[in-house]
Amino acid sequence: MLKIQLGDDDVVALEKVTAEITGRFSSIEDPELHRAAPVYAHELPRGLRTALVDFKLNEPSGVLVVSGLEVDDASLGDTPADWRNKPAPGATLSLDVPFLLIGCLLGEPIAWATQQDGRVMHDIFPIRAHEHGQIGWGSAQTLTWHTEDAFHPLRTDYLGLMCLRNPDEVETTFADIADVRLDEATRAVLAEERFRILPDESHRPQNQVEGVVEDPEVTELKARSAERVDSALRSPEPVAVLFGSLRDPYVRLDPYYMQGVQDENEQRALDEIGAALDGAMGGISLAPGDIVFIDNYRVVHGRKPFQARFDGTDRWLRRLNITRDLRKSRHARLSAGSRVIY
Ligand SMILES: O=C(O)CCC(=O)C(=O)O
Ligand SMILES: [Fe+2]
Repeated sequence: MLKIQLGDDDVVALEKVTAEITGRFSSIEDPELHRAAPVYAHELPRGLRTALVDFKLNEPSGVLVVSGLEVDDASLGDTPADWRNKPAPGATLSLDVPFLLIGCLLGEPIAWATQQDGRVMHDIFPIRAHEHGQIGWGSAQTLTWHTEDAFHPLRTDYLGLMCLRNPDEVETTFADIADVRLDEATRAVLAEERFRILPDESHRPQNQVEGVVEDPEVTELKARSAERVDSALRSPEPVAVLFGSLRDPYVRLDPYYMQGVQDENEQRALDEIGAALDGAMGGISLAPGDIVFIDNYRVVHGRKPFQARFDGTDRWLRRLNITRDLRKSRHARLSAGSRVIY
């Protein structure tokens, strides 16, 4: 795990560019802001840019933590009870902006039409209805480690999590495939396209928002994306667990949503890699202002269980999905610059 501690000068520089942006934009979801953010990101301190570009291009580690942003807890207000009817977006904007800009150093933030109503920046906090669920909004159960959106070919390259509050110091867990040793036969099985990963809870119809959509193209794409989730649920495409360089592979794995494997060899290989990743598992309890970037091609992540409070003081993270290549999803987005994948 790499750590960057922002110095006083860095924080001042971030605050300066953030003030300019919050003067122009009032929502982190404004498409104009998404267009402007990569340019503003050029104004971040060079040390920070160097570290993020190195993390991206040379892959010295699968996890990078940036610390030093200051969070004024009182100004956040209560941790919301649900992402659907959150109060004014303004409360987190002065932290969302630096998070977005730093994320832009790794690539382009993307959104899923099937997740959190197509928002680019997600909320992760405990929701009572999901208390026992295998989903980011759960709490009582261990969130089993996984590749983010493992079922989807357009899944993110990087997952960013920014901590706003974490009063019980709940740990985010992770393991890097680079720290795992597997014998050759196991690796060979895992590199074959024969594993099936189902869409996770967060993409399923029960977690969608019903709304009136005016644009017929949006209606069509929404229907297509719901159909894709549905078809992935009924008959998932077989995919490889290990890919890229076989000496130094990438990984795609979500054991909780890969249950019911019939083939003995497949199950044995999954058990081996599962045990090896368990052995390499580490974690971090994010403190307010910490941002962690997880390389979703190398690192699986999860969360330890905790007792949610549901009283406005709960753990609260913001989340970004960042792709290195926006073009590879062009067929599933409305325009070249739009970020929502249908
Ligand atoms: O709550 C956490 O620390 C991680 C949750 C998670 O897996 C995610 O947001 O993708
Ligand atoms: Fe996740």
